[in-house]
Parts: sequence; C-alpha cells; structure tokens
Amino acid sequence: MTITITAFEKSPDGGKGLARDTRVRWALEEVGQPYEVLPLPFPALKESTHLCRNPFGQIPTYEEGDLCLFESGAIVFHLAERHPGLLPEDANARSRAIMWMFAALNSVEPAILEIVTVKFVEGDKPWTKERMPLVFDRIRHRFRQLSPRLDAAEWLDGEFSAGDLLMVSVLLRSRPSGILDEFPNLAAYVARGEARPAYQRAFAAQLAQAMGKHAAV
Ligand code: GTB
Repeated sequence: MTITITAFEKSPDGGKGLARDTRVRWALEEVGQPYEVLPLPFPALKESTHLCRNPFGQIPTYEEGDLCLFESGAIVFHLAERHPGLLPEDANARSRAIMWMFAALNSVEPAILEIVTVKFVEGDKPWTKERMPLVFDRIRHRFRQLSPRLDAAEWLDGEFSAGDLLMVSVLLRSRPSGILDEFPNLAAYVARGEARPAYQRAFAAQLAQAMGKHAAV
C-alpha cells in the first residue's frame, strides 16, 4: 500500500529540515518504507480536504490505505511499531525507547518552541526583550539535565531508536539560536543523528522539495 505524507509545498525554513515532515521522512527511511509526498500550500492546510486529515490544519499527516494519522510523534511510533529498526525487541528496552519519544516531545520540545513563540508570535510585544533570556535559561536547564546522559553514550539508551530520532529532531530546532553549541556533547549527538544515511536521504528529499524539485503526487 502506498504511504503518502503531507508537507509544506514551500517550507518557511527554505529546506533546513526543521519542519516536522522531516522526522517522519527520517523514520520512513530508517525502516525502509517508500513514500510519496503531497506538498500543500499554506491556504490548503485550512481547507476541508486537509482538515479531514488533521483537524488542527497542520502538516505532517500520514495516509496508508484507510489509515490516516496526524501528529509527527504518533506517525513515528506507528512506523516503529509496524517495522523493525526503531524499537528494541526486549520489552523493557522498548518501553524505555518509547519513554524517550515522549521525553523528546513533552519535556524538551516545548521549551525550544518558546523561542518561536517569543520571536515570531509575540515579537512586537513590549515584553519580548525581557522574556527571551528566560526562555533560553529554561532550555539551558533542560539541556543540562539531558546532557550527562550522552557524556559516554552514543545514543540515549543502547542502540539508536525512535527516541533518538525524535530527540535529535527536537534538538535540531534549537541549533539556529546557537544554544545547542553551548553543549558540545548534545551537538555531537545531533551530528551523529544527522550522519545516519536515513537522515541524509530524508534531508535531501525535503531540501529538493523546498527547492521545487520534488514531483508532486
Ligand atoms: N504536534 C504537531 C506534530 O508534531 O505533528 C505539530 C505540527 C506542526 O506544528 N506543524 C506545523 C504546521 O503545519 C509545521 S512544523 N504549521 C502550519 C500551521 O499551523 O498553520 C512546525 C515548523 C514550521 C516552520 C519551521 N521553520 O520554518 O523552521 C519549523 C517548524
């Protein structure tokens, strides 16, 4: 059955791979599943056809036969459950990998997303200048807590898993601010993720699309 995901027709990041379709593409590449992309212009996100896929009118979504999913974490989890390569066989190790998926999305990503909120959503507000340092401090706090985990380990818990895929994807979003480089072991962890052939293929595909070289379905 063909897998079709949605992505921005033109990602606002110009192909830096920061939009959330990249993590889904990466998971698809890790588990060796071919996929097609339905590129959507911004207005189409809020039209009824897409709201049937995702009531919040966002990308990415995932369609495979009569299954339609939204939420990048749920899509990565679906792929990790259905195909070998992203979750360990051992039951306890599997639960820990899933725990790291939640940790990436619930304990680390929200702090990083605040940068976008302060910069772009509240950028014209009088408190922006005072709030930004507080946002950075909260990210540093999280990074200080996460960092010892990766002092001597290549990945969060044994072999590379869906937990690492999501954690690396989330950390990548903090890199443009410069804060990731304050934590050399986290920056090295992200670089290990980026060096994986599956990530490289996913990155190249989203870049090709941002450059208008991707064939629409
Ligand atoms: N929780 C959902 C998930 O994980 O799937 C969040 C999905 C989401 O935020 N989607 C964004 C979207 O569709 C794109 S990824 N936004 C359009 C809208 O809400 O109308 C977020 C994103 C956007 C842009 C950049 N960038 O330019 O760097 C990075 C990330």
